[in-house]
Parts: sequence; C-alpha cells; structure tokens
Amino acid sequence: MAQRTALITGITGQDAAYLAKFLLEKDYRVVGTYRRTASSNLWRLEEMGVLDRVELIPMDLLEMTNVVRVIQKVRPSEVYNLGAQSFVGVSFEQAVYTSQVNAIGVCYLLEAVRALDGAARFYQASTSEMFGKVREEPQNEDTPFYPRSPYAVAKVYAHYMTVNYREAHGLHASCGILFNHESPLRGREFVTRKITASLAKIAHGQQDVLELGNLEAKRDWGYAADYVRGMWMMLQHPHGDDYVLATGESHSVREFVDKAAECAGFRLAWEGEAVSARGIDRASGKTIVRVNPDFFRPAEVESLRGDASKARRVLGWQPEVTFEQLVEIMMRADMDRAARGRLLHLRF
Ligand code: NAP
Ligand code: G4F
Repeated sequence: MAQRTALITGITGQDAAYLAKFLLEKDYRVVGTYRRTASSNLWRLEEMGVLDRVELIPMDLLEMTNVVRVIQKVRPSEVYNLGAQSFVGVSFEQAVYTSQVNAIGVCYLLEAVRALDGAARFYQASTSEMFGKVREEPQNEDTPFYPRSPYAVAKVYAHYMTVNYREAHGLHASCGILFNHESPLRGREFVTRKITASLAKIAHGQQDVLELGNLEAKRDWGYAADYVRGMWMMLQHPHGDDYVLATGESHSVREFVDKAAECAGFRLAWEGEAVSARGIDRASGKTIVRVNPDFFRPAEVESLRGDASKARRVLGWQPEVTFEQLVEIMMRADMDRAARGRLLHLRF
C-alpha cells in the first residue's frame, strides 16, 4: 500500500504532538502546520522525540489562500484539524478572533479539501464545551448543544459545517466531540496543568501559593494519548460520522487538586467556602491553595460527563488511563521539571 500522508493543523499543540507520534509509528508521512511566531514553540514535538520526523509547513487558518495552497501542495490522504484558539477563558475577551480561527478557518479548510478532489478524509476537533449548560447527563452525540462561551459557539458552527460538507458534498468528514483530555504536554493556562505545575513548584520551594477560580466545576478528564487514537479510528471507518470520546467519569477541580497534592507529598485540609476557600498543608499549616475571583468565567460550564458508548460500539475505542493514573502521570512529569528548574513562574 502507498504511504499515507496526514496533514495536522496546529502541530505545536498538545494533541498534535501525540497524534504525530502515533501516526509516525503507523508509517504515515506526517506534515504539520504551524503559525509563524517570533519564538519557536516546537518543544512538545521535541519532548515526544518526533521533531525531526515531522515535515513542518507554515499556515495560518485565518489566511484562506494559504490554506488552499497548503492543501494543494501536500495533497493529504487525511486531514486532522486541531488548530484553534483553544482557551475558553480568553475567548470571552477575544470573541471575534476566536470566531475567525475556530469557525471561519474551518470553513476555509473544508473548502480547500473539497476543491482538491474531495477525497481526503477530514477530522474536526469538536468539543464537549458545545454541551455547555447541559441538557442531560451523561452527554452523547444526540444531546442538544447549549454553548456558554465564544469558543464553544464558534466550535458549534465548525461542527455543523463539517456535518454539512459530509452531507452536501460527500466528504469523508468526522467530528470528534472530545471531552477534556490532558497530559504533561498540556498548556500551562489550563486548570490541570496549572495545578500540577504550581504544586510541583510549591513542593520545590519555588512558589508560595496556587490561585484558582471555580473549585466546584466538574470535568470528564482523560489522557490525550488515548484520545488521538480515537481520532485516527474515526478516519479509518468506511463512513464519516460524529463520535463522543470521554471516560464517563466526572471530577471537580477540587478533587483534582486533592489528588495532585497527595502525589506531590501534601495532605490538604480545606477551610472556608466559595471565594474564601483555602487549601492548607496539614504538615506546615501554610495555605498553599486559594481562590482568586479573577479566574472565574463570565458564564461557566458547571459540569460535563460524556457517554462514549457509540465510539466503543462502532470503533472499538475505549480509554485506557484512569483519572488517578492521569493525575499521577502529570504530577510526576512536573515534579521532575521543577527539580530541574524547568518551570517558569506564570501568573494565569
Ligand atoms: P492546543 O495545545 O492549544 O493547540 C492548538 C493549536 O492550534 C496550536 O498549535 C496553535 O498554535 C494552533 N493555532 C492557534 N491559532 C491558529 C491559527 N490562527 N492558525 C493555525 N493554527 C492555530 O490545543 P489541544 O489541546 O491540542 O487541542 C487540539 C484541538 O482540539 C483544538 O482545536 C481544541 O479546541 C480541541 N479540543 C481540545 C480538547 C482538550 O481537552 N485538549 C477537547 C476538545 C477539543 P500556537 O502554538 O501558535 O498557538
Ligand atoms: O482547564 P480549563 O481551562 O478547560 P475547559 O474550559 O474545560 O476547556 C478545555 O476543554 C474543552 C473540552 O471540554 C476544550 F474544548 C477546550 O479547548 C479546552 O481544552 O477549565 C476547566 C474548568 C473550568 O470550569 C474553569 O472555570 O476549570 C475551571 N477553573 C477553575 N480555576 C479554572 C481555574 N480554569 C483555568 N483555566 N484556570 C483556573 O485557575
């Protein structure tokens, strides 16, 4: 069989690093697109040991001519659209930009695939954020959407546009409605990585306190490596379709903190309620976790829990890493980084 070519947008991101490694192991030619920036941000590909095996090509989802030329030049057999302004918090302040990248950018890409010959299989990174103010629990492919942020609204547009190109133009296009998935390669602005990096720094005497927003928000957290396998499985199925990928378990931010603190060698006692809540290290009596209202969102997604039974039934997909294992993996990686002085002090 001829070698398959996968084009991954957003190659500098978390998922792309795991997906690139996964596809290279299956002998794909992997081409990754990145935005031109003043400083290099290829550290994730380097950590995965694949930097020199991925072909890199500059592409911005905001520039339609660029998108079209990249598709024509690479002639991919599979396109994984992972590029996005992916941070929900920022989308409230950058609603227009987020819409242009996460919604219109996807339309450019779908048009480019259609114009080539429509043969490339297409994966769109849809999200559990689309369920927002949830209408039922757990959420599956038939649960109505109720997006609660500009990020999620833009993703709903991209989701239905992908469905429409499948139905109207016959593209092999699939949407993965992925619940939160994390790893040691997660961006530091997301709550899980913020927790593990900060607790590691506190354990190594490099930081005093971890400040968080809504401790009661609940998410269905899985491991990124499990989820990129699911993306690939969707494109191997004879027909494009939409699938939820999730663990089926939901945990609060507070539970994540408790488990991570335990892995970092702390035992926390909680005092106070809501914005006055504090996590106190039982051994030293010091407050190491507190709430800062600046980290609350104008509209919150309170609780998400996914039902991935369709992906299990049709694709044979299921997650392998549990919540407890995920926290351990992330905490171990950040303790190691902190020990080597590799974690900058960031305040977001
Ligand atoms: P991530 O680490 O934030 O990576 C996002 C990637 O998109 C980065 O490479 C980023 O480049 C790129 N990007 C941003 N703006 C772009 C633009 N204008 N043109 C081209 N590329 C652009 O996100 P992730 O966690 O890997 O997630 C991958 C995808 O899945 C995203 O679409 C996200 O919305 C979606 N998703 C993620 C999760 C999750 O829990 N991780 C769940 C559901 C859906 P820079 O490095 O230059 O910023
Ligand atoms: O880690 P988060 O920023 O992730 P969020 O908003 O769930 O979005 C992530 O998952 C989505 C899938 O559902 C993706 F589509 C999206 O691209 C991204 O990868 O926040 C998780 C929860 C929120 O409820 C937030 O309010 O944690 C709460 N939280 C509490 N304190 C905090 C903080 N979030 C952040 N980032 N920082 C805090 O200090």
